[in-house]
Parts: sequence; C-alpha cells; structure tokens
Amino acid sequence: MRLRQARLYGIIDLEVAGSRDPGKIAEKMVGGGVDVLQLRAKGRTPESLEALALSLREQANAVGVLFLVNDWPLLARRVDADGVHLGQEDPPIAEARKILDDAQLIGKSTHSLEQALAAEREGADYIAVGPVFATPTKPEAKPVGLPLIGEVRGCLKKPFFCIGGIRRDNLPAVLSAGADRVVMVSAILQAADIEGYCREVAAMLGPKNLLANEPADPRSSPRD
Ligand code: TZP
Ligand code: MG
Repeated sequence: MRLRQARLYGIIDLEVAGSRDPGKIAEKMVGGGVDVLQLRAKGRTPESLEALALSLREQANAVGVLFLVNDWPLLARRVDADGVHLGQEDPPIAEARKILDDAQLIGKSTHSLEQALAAEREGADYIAVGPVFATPTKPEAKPVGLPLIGEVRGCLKKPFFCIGGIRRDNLPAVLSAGADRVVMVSAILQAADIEGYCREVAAMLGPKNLLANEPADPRSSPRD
C-alpha cells in the first residue's frame, strides 16, 4: 500500500550529490515528504555501498519512507531494502526475484509503451517511464516526450512513475499529461533548499489517498 500511495520518488545519485553527505541529503528529502528514496551510484561496487545503503534504509524506514537501491538485487537483499530498481540492461526481473525476499519490490525503467507492458507482464511492482525530457543525469537517453504518459496511463495496472528532466516548473505539464507520480534527481539535489523544494513538489502532487483510477490489485504484495 505504501507504494500505491507514493507520489514523490527522490533519488540520491552520488555523482549528482558530489561531495555532500548523503545522510544529510536524505534527512532533508524525507523531511520534505518524499515517499520513496533510492540510492543510485553508477561506477561504484555494491560492496563499497553497503554501509551507506544500510544507514539510508534505516533513516528512510524510520519515518515510513520506502528505500530502494538501484541496479543490485544482492545489495537490496543484504541491507533489507524495500526493493531494487532495474533498467533495461540489468538482469531480468525473474533473476532478481530469485535473490529477493517475496515482499521486496522490483521497479523497472522503461522507454516505450511496449517496454512498460512487458515490465508489467514480467512482474514489476512499479514501472518508471522516461526520460520524459532530456536530462544531464542520463545524457545518452532519448526523451520519450509527454504523449507517452497518457498512453501508459491507459494501459498499465501497476503504479508508474514519470522520470527524466522533471522539475517544479514543468511538473504541471507532466501532471496534465496523465502522471500521478514522479521521480526527481537533479531538481531535488540541486535545489538551494532541498527540504522546501520537496515539500512544494509533494504539495503539487496532491494528497496521498488511493488514486481513483487504480483499483486495488488483489495480487499486490504487502509492500505494494
Ligand atoms: N532514468 C531515466 S531518466 C533518469 C533515469 C535514472 C535520470 C533522471 O534524472 P533527473 O535529474 O531527474 O532528470
Ligand atoms: Mg540499472
């Protein structure tokens, strides 16, 4: 249920965060109302991230925020994260499911309606759709544009989060296109006041009640 009610998903990308303390950033993000926190660290080994992932998981869970790790199901298992986020190039969902606890979530990045439907069929608990706009956080990725949001909204049963170049100023356009949930990386991490920025965005996303267009899924997991 925590996942269905989630609206704002913030990622601590260690490259974007630079030399700042990830724990302090996490404190501001959860203080500002993110519902999901992810640790993303390209170019690092899972072993080198274990202590950080464990402490972020404790920090997030202490205030009811879901904590996921990017890319590594084994790390998610080791630190008892709420789940893992996989891209198109990562191991398939079925492989990750063998490593994870049944209640741990699996999210999947998708870049088209076909990929989003395939992710749902393969058992993703949530789907990320993007990049909606061009973004320096993932410069090689081609933007999918706003119209895809309406298409996936009409076809997916699982919760989906729009991602890529989303900031406070373009959020109204993303919501009008059919999004209920968004992921932000650089907009949050580069805000002068991270907590205040998250609070404003969370308010724009609206109350965390069950979304009218999404009937509860009888197959949903306890963490859904
Ligand atoms: N996947 C698609 S776009 C993206 C990822 C990880 C990066 C999003 O970062 P930002 O800074 O919010 O555009
Ligand atoms: Mg990945």
